[in-house]
Amino acid sequence: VAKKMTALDAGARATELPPLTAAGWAVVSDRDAIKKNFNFANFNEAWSWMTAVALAAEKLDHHPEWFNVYNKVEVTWSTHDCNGLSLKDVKMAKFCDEVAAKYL
Ligand code: HBI
Repeated sequence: VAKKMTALDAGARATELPPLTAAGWAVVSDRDAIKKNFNFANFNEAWSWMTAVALAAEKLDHHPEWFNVYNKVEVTWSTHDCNGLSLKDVKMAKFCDEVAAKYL
């Protein structure tokens, strides 16, 4: 059975969020989510990056909310199961940055 994700507690947030905000992620004010806008060199790179993230999302069973236009991708992470931020969101955000570092 898939592990039900629990929302990050205050301690986990204090540990996990500062590195993400330093990397350009923002906590979305009207919901408990994190969002970042990526600007790649072109659509091909944006789409390649999205492909890598999509495969990781499928593997982790944790999927992005994202918008892409040409070289830009806006991605938001939140966990429906706990209606907030969980460690899966942190894990996927870090993965997004790891893959983006290869392009940017
Ligand atoms: N993706 N972002 C996100 N949040 C979830 O809670 C989530 C998901 N993908 C699949 C998933 N949950 C499934 O575990 C549940 O829908 C059963």
